[in-house]
Amino acid sequence: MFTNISNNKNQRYFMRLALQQAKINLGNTNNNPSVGCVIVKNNNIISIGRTAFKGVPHAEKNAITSCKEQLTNSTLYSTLEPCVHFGKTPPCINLIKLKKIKRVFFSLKDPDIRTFNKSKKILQKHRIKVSGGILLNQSNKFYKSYIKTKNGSLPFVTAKIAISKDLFTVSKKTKWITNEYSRARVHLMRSEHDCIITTYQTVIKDNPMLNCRIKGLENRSPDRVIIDKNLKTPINSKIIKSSSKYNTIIFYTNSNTKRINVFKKMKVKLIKIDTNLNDHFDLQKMLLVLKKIGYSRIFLESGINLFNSFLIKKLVDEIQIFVSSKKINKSGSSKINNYVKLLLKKKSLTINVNLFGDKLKSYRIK
Ligand code: AOF
Ligand code: ZN
Repeated sequence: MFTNISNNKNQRYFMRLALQQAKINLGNTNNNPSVGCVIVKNNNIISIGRTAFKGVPHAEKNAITSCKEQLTNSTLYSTLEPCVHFGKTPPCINLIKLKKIKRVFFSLKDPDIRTFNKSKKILQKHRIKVSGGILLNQSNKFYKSYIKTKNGSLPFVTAKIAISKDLFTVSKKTKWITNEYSRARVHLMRSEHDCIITTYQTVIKDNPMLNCRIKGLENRSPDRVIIDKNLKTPINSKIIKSSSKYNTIIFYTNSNTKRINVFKKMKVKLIKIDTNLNDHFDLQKMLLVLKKIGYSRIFLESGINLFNSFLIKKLVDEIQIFVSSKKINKSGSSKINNYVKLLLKKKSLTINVNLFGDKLKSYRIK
């Protein structure tokens, strides 16, 4: 782990490595942001760390305590302003002071008001030099869901759809429209989110597990949320049968004691919410509840109807569109709406990935 770079690009270089550390646990640190940390001494990396799985300990603590070298006079790079507050853990700045770290570079000021803009002043009083804003553009993008959830009451929603080249979302002949590389990418996306939202209709139609089945990342599977006004989700569906292994929540509006008891026995969590003024299921209310429970990164994996409802209600922050290289012609149904058609023509996409024929196109909506 030794690197020797002696020009002024150092700061960006080491911060980029810290961001790579942060990316490893994205979506798996509960409501704590995933942070990366790199510690450098005499231009050699002497330690790295990241926010632990489930959120504690913090990245700086992991990097500092796992370091085998003397930390005196070292430089610490952190993707987020080191915390100054007592939360589940004591402040990271206490360790930085204690170990006589000489210099701190961070990228984003922590939007958590307990720390926001406070660490620089405190560390400077202890003669530790501090500079923020290194690779700020990248960290603003990386922390988009954290920034949104800290500043408001709604979580960050990523909506995914898969479409054929001729813009259908359903094929009457096959369950899969896109290729295996696209589907693997979806599993990776699942692993980076706290929970997946779907509907009982999708459960009936596809009988999905909605977990992450990439080898080694299975424990990063998100919780599953089913919208099911009248509690019609089949008890023998894969999703319900696996609910003791993966947390599963059903949002419903109309009570049915018998069904509720059966779901409870299967370890499904049930949350009742009232319909909105038009007697429709209240998506916004559900998101507010999910945020309160602690979910901040939500993945929407459903049919076109729920996808459209989320869009109409302006509840989507980002859209991931997997576009197949093949047309399905007469076997196709449920075309995408005009809004998504227009989006596909836009050049303002944030990602355009080639997946061996298929394409992944990402768009930031809000
Ligand atoms: C850091 N490094 O790796 C992370 C930080 O309850 P706690 O103690 O886990 O504190 C949670 C808050 O700590 C969170 O809202 C954010 O302000 C900060 N997260 N800070 O110095 C880290 N994950
Ligand atoms: Zn901390």
